[in-house]
Amino acid sequence: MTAPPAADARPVRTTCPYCAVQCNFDLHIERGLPVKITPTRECPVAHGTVCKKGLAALNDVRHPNRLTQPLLRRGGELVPVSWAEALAYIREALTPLLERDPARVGVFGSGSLTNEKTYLLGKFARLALKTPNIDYNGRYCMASASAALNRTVGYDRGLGFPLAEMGESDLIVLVGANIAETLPPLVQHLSVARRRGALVYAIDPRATTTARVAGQHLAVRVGTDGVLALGLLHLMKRWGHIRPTAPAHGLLEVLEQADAYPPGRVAAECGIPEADLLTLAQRYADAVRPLILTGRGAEQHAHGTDTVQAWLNLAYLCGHFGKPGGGYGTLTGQGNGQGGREHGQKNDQLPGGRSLRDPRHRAEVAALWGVSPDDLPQPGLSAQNLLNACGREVEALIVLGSNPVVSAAGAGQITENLRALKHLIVIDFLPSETAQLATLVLPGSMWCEEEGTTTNLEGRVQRRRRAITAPGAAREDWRILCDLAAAVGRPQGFTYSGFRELQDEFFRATKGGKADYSGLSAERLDRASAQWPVPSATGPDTPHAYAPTYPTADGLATLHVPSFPLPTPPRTLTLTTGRLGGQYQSGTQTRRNPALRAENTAQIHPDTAREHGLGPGDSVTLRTLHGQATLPVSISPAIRADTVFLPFHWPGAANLLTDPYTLDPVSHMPAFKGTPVTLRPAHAPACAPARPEVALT
Ligand SMILES: Nc1nc2c(c(=O)[nH]1)N[C@H]1C(S)=C(S)[C@@H](COP(=O)(O)OP(=O)(O)OC[C@H]3O[C@@H](n4cnc5c(=O)[nH]c(N)nc54)[C@H](O)[C@@H]3O)O[C@H]1N2
Ligand SMILES: Nc1nc2c(c(=O)[nH]1)N[C@H]1C(S)=C(S)[C@@H](COP(=O)(O)OP(=O)(O)OC[C@H]3O[C@@H](n4cnc5c(=O)[nH]c(N)nc54)[C@H](O)[C@@H]3O)O[C@H]1N2
Ligand code: SF4
Ligand SMILES: [Mo]
Repeated sequence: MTAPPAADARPVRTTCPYCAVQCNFDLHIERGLPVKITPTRECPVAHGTVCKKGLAALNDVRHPNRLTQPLLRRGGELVPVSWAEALAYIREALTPLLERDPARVGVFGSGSLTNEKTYLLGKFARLALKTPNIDYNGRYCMASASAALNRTVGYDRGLGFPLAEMGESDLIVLVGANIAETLPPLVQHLSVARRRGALVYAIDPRATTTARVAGQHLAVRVGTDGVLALGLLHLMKRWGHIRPTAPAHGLLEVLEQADAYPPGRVAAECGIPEADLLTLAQRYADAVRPLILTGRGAEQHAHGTDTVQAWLNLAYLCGHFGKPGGGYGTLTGQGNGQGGREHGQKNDQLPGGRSLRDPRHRAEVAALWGVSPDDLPQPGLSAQNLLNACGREVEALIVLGSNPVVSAAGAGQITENLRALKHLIVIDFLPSETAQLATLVLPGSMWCEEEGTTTNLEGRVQRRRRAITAPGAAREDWRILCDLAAAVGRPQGFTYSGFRELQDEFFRATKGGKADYSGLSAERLDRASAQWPVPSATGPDTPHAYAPTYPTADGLATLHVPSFPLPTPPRTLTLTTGRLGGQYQSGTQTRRNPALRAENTAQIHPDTAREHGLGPGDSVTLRTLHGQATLPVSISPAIRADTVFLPFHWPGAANLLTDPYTLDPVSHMPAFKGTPVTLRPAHAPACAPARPEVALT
């Protein structure tokens, strides 16, 4: 290992461990420990701002709970062991399964991992384990938007334009994105746009902080965003504003469908006044550079791909998609949510955005890895299906960078499945709820303890720099993956002399792919960040991704006709879930951070509270077909009366109530938003559950 930086060395410029904005900051080190974070004006994304999560990130770094030794389950307890013992366990546990059927071993990755780790995890699954069953938590995140973009224009960069161009739009429509809480630096671009006279809409069943900042709010019913887009398309067609970005397949079919969505129907289904719909449509028609941005509120449904498709169709048919300002984009969420979906940890993917199904792509990557294309497995189970198969067809699972006990849909059932595994191997730096169930926990590396690159929500690749060494026996994640490959007797391809060799191999592996990073190097990124594709070491990067010819069979886009479920009957109470500004994801990294505080409550409207006999300070039991949870209410008029909102950052709450089985047919995204729910005061007598349920103990 290389020596840690000298005491009191120059601050280390690196990127934040949390969200997809990937703010840069300087990390000040004293005697080998990080002591302070200072924002920098040179940050190409946030230009000198860092949100409260980023500022508080150091509290995790030397937290007393930091994992510093491998832990092996013995006699029911997790006990510290040496690496030699841990790797001996890996050999004994996995080798017989791999010999019998590699598909019995699954791998679950993450959009929090650097590009290099993403690449290595995919290579590890396919070459060392030879399992088809690898997928990752991005399946829970922007997978529906990714699927819609891929099937329409052949690839997917969340924002195909530099973030700062948001400020040049004259109408910004945020569909199910609470950016003031979740991607705070983006608010500066909204403010620039508003100062220039732009109108900003937040489409959200709740009057969020973002809705306040935006100025315009449409409180749609949960799950009706796609119908709203069809209603807008209907009016654009009626008013003569159809002028597609470029010729495309499917235009006529999509336009014909819109005839069936007149404003009266759309307003009724979306639960909004018809006049508000007409006003938004008029503003969209009048705008020169309107920008539609979708977030998880629109996307995390069993019809999420079609919902995004409907908004993408609108932007495309009105001639805005891919033009200056972008026209449409999806707001990627995790730190490396963008790069994490490009480099081979998806069940059907090879590095550089290549397809595991394409014989040419298989041959290219096999050649780089020095194996025959036939040695590469075929696509395996997608994330939720992989977790659903645990304890049955899948007998061992390796988790790197996710906490499905809290974050998976139907977490009660998933927890039972994880408990039923023969071997659950978790690589983490903190004892997440999933790590606490593991048979083996391996102490990995935190953001400031490793080198790498991440790709932010506008496709901007930046360096993450190592400032300190991992404490105790904790190891860099990439070294752990190499150790695991050696432990199962397949070290070939995992014997890097150092990180740099891995990184250079990763850049090379993307050459010729849609997400081509092959023109990048650590030195180039030291000079400036770069937006992909970057196919040449001497050529430019690509701030504007979507040219009107696309990487599809004939260069044309294909618009698809979306379909949506029948509207829910009025007065059905619907649970939706999401985020709070002060917490991050499944909470491993933020619930124990004293600088970040937030409350786990069920947000309900005063009318709903009254109807259910609930008052301030009461607790409510929420019940769905999938489970139940009890927590305090927060009564607020800032939510529709037919909607209940829960944050998902805590165990034993939101995801006990979500459906583990119903997935979007294209993206395989579970319906995190939109579950029929009933409420009763926690002290009221229980009525019989609709189905036996699993509660998380
Ligand atoms: N503080 C914080 N920031 C984060 C994260 C975090 O955990 N905490 N996570 C990061 C990640 S991985 C992601 S993916 C992003 C997500 O960022 P966002 O997409 O902003 O996150 P959510 O809170 O899940 O959903 C946004 C909004 O959708 C609304 N909503 C719910 N159902 C519907 C619906 O059917 N239609 C519409 N139109 N709106 C609906 C919710 O009320 C919520 O306000 O945030 C990133 N940033
Ligand atoms: N109900 C509901 N559920 C949801 C959502 C929702 O809106 N509602 N949102 C979904 C979305 S968008 C997402 S992205 C997922 C996120 O949920 P998860 O997939 O659970 O992601 P995190 O909570 O970020 O978990 C990351 C875990 O890995 C560890 N970790 C982070 N980075 C690294 C690393 O580099 N190395 C190692 N070794 N460990 C690391 C952390 O300590 C933590 O324990 O949740 C999904 N679940
Ligand atoms: S906005 Fe995102 S990347 Fe920036 S400091 Fe906050 S959490 Fe970190
Ligand atoms: Mo996410």
